[in-house]
Amino acid sequence: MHYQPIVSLDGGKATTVGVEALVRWTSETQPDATPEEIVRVAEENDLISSLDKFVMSRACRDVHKLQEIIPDRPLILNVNVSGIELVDKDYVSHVDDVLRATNWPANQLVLEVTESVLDVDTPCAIANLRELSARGIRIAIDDFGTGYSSLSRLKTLPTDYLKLDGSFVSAISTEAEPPPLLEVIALLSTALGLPVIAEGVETLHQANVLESMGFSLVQGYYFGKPTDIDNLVAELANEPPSPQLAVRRPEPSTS
Ligand code: G
Ligand code: MN
Repeated sequence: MHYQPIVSLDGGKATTVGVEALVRWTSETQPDATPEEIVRVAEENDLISSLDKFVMSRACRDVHKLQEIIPDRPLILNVNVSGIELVDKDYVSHVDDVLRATNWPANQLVLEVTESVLDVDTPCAIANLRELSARGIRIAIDDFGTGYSSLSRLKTLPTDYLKLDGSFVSAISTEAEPPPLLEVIALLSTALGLPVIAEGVETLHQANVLESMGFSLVQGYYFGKPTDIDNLVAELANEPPSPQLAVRRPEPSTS
């Protein structure tokens, strides 16, 4: 498993506020499989449920190690969920099992679901999302902006974050004006009260433009490539403390 930091921007200061778990497959004899290939093969062989369960429990255990370094700053853990899983009537109880076994708090878990999964009218998926949401688990719409999402449904579905697809971010360059749709998405995010996590941020310029447009949560190679948990633990241990910690007043003197 690899983990990529999710970072909050605040006037030039970047603070890690969470991680996305990304499945990786490395082999000594064959080229590494991409996450898409892994998911496709698992879906074709009826193993997606086992894969998703493995990924979630492994991620919950691993990210505990990160959380221990910064006990005062609760991290969110984002896990990708397959559409096939979401329509399983036992899915919610699988998630319950994992949270119980790993002790990871429900309100620090974010499930990433792609837009296309929610496009189709699947009462079971919606019912599952509502049940998960009632437990304090949050839902992010992955690859936002690339599907045909019905904007009115965003208000009725239990949605907590939009993950802005990296194609919008890669269109931000020093040579051209930022894509006009970014302004629209920024307004939509404010109007619906749905924070955006911008994906695929690779340059400081992109980060500055996004922050100036009101996007404060970002993810991408500029802030951190997906890496194993031990590397991330080492990096986070070196990150300066968050502003709240830095300005914490000394205990009043009793003498
Ligand atoms: O579908 P989803 O957005 O969850 O996919 C995330 C994928 O994007 C991961 O495979 C990850 O390695 C890749 N990724 C993460 N950050 C960057 C980035 O800054 N640039 C590019 N090109 N890919 C990225
Ligand atoms: Mn994702």
